[in-house]
Amino acid sequence: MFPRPLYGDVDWMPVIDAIRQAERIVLITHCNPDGDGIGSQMALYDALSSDSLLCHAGVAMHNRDAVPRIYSFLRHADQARMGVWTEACAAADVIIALDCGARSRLGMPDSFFEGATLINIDHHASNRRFGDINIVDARYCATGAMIFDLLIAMGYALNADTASAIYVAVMTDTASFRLASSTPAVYRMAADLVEAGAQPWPITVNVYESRSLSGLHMMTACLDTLEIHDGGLSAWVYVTDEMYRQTGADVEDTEGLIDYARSIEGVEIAVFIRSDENVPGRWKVSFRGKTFANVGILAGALGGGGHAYAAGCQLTGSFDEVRGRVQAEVSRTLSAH
Ligand SMILES: [Mn+2]
Repeated sequence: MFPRPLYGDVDWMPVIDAIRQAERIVLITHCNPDGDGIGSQMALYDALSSDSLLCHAGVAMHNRDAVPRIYSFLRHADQARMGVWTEACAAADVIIALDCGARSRLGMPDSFFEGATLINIDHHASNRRFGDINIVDARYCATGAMIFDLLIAMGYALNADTASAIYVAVMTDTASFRLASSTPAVYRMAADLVEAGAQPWPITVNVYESRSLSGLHMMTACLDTLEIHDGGLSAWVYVTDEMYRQTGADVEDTEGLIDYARSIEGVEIAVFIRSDENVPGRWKVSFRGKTFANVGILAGALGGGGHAYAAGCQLTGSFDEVRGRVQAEVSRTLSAH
């Protein structure tokens, strides 16, 4: 028995046709990949590289950045190539970008895309529709849920590996099935994934119960920076280069720290500012909303994007300048309500 799709009105045929006609397919997700990007990629790779005759193409995975440690347990995670595209990599005729709102966020040079049909599958409302084929649908809680529907449309029967990868994608993008995006259809999909062999607790242990000790030191250092602004409506935490040096933690260890800021009673917007590990003077800013504030719009006003409850942007300048610009926009968002 095949599971029901979350949304039966999505026209997947352009994607399916392109996949069927392809000779070489490359799956790619955004820089600093998250659970949704990696889970979507592993699930689609598992399906397309199987013997199920979905496609006859050679399939590869290529991202600018490494698969984060906490997702490395997923089947095929060791198959993803990383780094900036070089001449040595054979060109693809179909590139499928997953969970990525803008082409620049793939972190690849223009030559990467030359001669290939670019398929853009994403659920960010702010998506710039940069593909030749765009399946962009903000109704979905996660790109992984879109892959679930695509695989149903392709007649692919989920196995435990595909189901686990989709489960990771959806679990991480819904804050463990707690965000408002967790509709009844999402829970039905979760049931189908578990039935197909995804194991919720072992997956949870890998993703959320495997922190490094240095990561925990980073957590205490980061929470020590906590500031409350806007009369208790906004909570701010920071990570500086100095804190990376002192704790020995890496950028993966900062995942989820913003959620502690949001968890404070009465806080409506949480802000997390960290220095960009690659570019001095650049800052990565993350936002989380709780009830009424749409942080996707807030991030958009600062040149970034995202969802109503989770979004981000990148800003250049001194720490104080960046904090000042963000504060002005946060206060504007809160006072508009
Ligand atoms: Mn996503």
